[in-house]
Amino acid sequence: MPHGYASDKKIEKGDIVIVDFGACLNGLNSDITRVFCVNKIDPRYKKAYDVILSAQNLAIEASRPGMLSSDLDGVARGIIKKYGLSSYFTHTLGHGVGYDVHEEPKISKNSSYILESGNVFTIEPGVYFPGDFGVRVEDTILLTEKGHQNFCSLTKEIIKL
Ligand SMILES: [Mn+2]
Repeated sequence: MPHGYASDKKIEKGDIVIVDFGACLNGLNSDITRVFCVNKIDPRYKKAYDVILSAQNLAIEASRPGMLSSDLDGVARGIIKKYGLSSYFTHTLGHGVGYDVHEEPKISKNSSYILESGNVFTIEPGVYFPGDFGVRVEDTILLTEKGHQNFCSLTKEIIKL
């Protein structure tokens, strides 16, 4: 599920768990997602993860002031499409983060917003295979005059518990 919620389900061996979390300090939020593989790494997961991670890395590297928000979305969407997974990437690439966890600017294929230095937003490509598993990697970044700064330092190696 792209937008999951907590349930009574017990986490079991073999599960792939998407955890979307953040911190709030002085009213300002952060947003991060990592996926945890319980006990084993399914090769199909690894395949999808590699695509999503390269889409995320390329989009983060491409982020700069003056860029159209829709073009940034397109950087990640293009990679995911190249691997035939575009129908499973069902949400926007990211969203602004600040006093609200979700605010402007939207990083979306439909946005005509021009990114500027000082913007703080997420880059969170993901694919979801109904009834099977999902993959998302999310970082919160700040656009600077020269490019960007990534606020999230948690590993992006595949995490096995
Ligand atoms: Mn988010």
